[in-house]
Amino acid sequence: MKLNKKSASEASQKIIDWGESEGLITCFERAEKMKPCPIGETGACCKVCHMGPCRLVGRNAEKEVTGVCGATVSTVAARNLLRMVAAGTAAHSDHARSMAITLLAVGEGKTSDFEIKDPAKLKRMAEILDIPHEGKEIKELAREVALKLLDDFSRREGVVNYAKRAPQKTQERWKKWGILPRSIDREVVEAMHRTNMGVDHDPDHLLLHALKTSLADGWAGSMMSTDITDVLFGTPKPVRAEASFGIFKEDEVNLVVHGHEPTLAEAILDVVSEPEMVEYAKSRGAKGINLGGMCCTANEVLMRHGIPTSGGFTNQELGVMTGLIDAISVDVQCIMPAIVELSKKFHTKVITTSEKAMTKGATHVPFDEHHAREAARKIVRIAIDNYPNRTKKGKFVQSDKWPVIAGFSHEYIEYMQGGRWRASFRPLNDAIMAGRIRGVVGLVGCDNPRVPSTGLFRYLAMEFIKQDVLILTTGCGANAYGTAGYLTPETALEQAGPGLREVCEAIGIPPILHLGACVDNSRILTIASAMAAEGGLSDEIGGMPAVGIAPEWMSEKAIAIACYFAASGVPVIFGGGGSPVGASREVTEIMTKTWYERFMGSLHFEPDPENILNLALEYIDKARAYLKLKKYEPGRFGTERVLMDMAARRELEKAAKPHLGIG
Ligand code: MSK
Repeated sequence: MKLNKKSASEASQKIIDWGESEGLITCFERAEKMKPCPIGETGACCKVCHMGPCRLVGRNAEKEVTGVCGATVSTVAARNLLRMVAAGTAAHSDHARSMAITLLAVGEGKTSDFEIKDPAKLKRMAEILDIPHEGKEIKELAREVALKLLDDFSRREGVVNYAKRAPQKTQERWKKWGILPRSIDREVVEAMHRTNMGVDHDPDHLLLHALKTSLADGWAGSMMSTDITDVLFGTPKPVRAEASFGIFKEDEVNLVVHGHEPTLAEAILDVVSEPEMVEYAKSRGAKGINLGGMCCTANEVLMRHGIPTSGGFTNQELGVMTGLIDAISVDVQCIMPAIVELSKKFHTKVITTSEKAMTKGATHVPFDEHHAREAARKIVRIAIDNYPNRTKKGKFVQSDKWPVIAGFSHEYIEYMQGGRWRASFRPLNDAIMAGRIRGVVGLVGCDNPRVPSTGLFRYLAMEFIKQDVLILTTGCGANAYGTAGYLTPETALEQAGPGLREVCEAIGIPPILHLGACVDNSRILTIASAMAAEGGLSDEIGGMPAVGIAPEWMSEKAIAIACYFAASGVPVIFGGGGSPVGASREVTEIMTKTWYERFMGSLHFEPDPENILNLALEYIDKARAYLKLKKYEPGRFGTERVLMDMAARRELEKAAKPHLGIG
């Protein structure tokens, strides 16, 4: 694999080059100048007390060097990893808390800005939560569901509500190793307590708590967030949209929603089409208001409403540098503080909206679920008022945009395999059993300026689909594929191996399925549980021919996700830079070998993309052998790959539309 540029995206690279010629600094240049600290990078730096920070380095450090208190390299590395998991879990779950509070406000009639869009899903949630719903008024049901889920934050003893959604055997493993989470706040607080100076020093014991905390993220915080978001804003089904910088319009007000929580973005979406707002935009010289997304807020509104995305994490500064964004409204997480300073060199206004997330120099418009539209109107007006201030300074890449099919909720994936009355995962299980599909890989997580941004996503996806591996994607990985033009059924016809192509054509799906934002990794857990229940493969999540990969990860949230997949029985491989536990062979071994023996999941850090590919395929083939499935034989199914001309593509598109529920 050869990648010499800073970004694998041509449009991004063009803006980076232009920015450099203008002396504009972005994360790409900062990443070049600021090399990672080699001690911290490998987990060998301890700064939990002020006798240090202690740097546990030197020859044979693992055996011979300790901190002032006597903490070994393994203790320090395990403690650092647990803290990352706690932070990641806190972030996803605090987002979930906001969603649950919004659902409660709707249920109690305390906001008129949101409503229940998917009552059937609310009833399914009530059934899982053992809340009777027959004859109950929908708002009352929303109130009861919200209150029951809010218990998952504060319960002192017991188990989080959704743990029972996992296959029985998976739950038994959690019970056996004492990692069934009680509640989100309790596990996060305990993680911080255990890693405080002088408390828990046993690496294995610390890492078990990392798994327990992460399960509170995956099977409580993230899963409830996905469910509530579907209930409030609609369960996604495939929509057609566009991706990359070409989504911005020169003659319209461009307003970007960036961050993670979808509530404000949904309110903005309602407001931008209000006639008085459109008139106001026209009065300022614009033809209309163009809403676009960035990062995971983008994924939320893309998959429910077809709002176009300008890309993932590393595109945020580049978006400002197009000179076309009149305002960026940010909520929480993955917002680079640098965009505020950079925006001053253009006309863009950066608007912070959460009481938890402020940046000096930004305009702050406070948002809460009780006054959502009021805040949304203020934000849209700021963007409109700023439209006449455009200076034409920037790098326009108007031609660069790609069609995208997004919005594969687990419900829709089930539905598309059999329709409303026979919805099931049987066809997918059968295709895996027969070897048409070799296995499933979740290619998820952040894009990163330390590698050629989005390049590892592109490389791995193409290699996997050629070898009949179905890809599920979320978060900035999904944005990476959208801005590369990979999220269309045509990709299957041109690139996928014959077996996968046959399945994609039969069902009418792309070989890379966009499942949503980072919190929607929980949808993958739900799919894996449904596949286990369907039969014919493994009767637990562990042992499935499935692997999780975050090739360009950077966030602590990604580590929490990795751990909940590993604990659930999925081998996980992280790419990019070095291992955050690389200083300790003992910790590395626990995460790769001991976890696999106990849970059938693991967490590897592997910087080489080809090694990631080979390791993932090795895991998939090992699982196939374990399940006594037919050995995968390349080219056994389907016919040779045919490159399509435009007419054939159009025919295909027409044929695919009814299956995709679009058109
Ligand atoms: S936004 S956590 S950079 S996926 Fe969900 Fe993207 Fe990673 Fe943030």
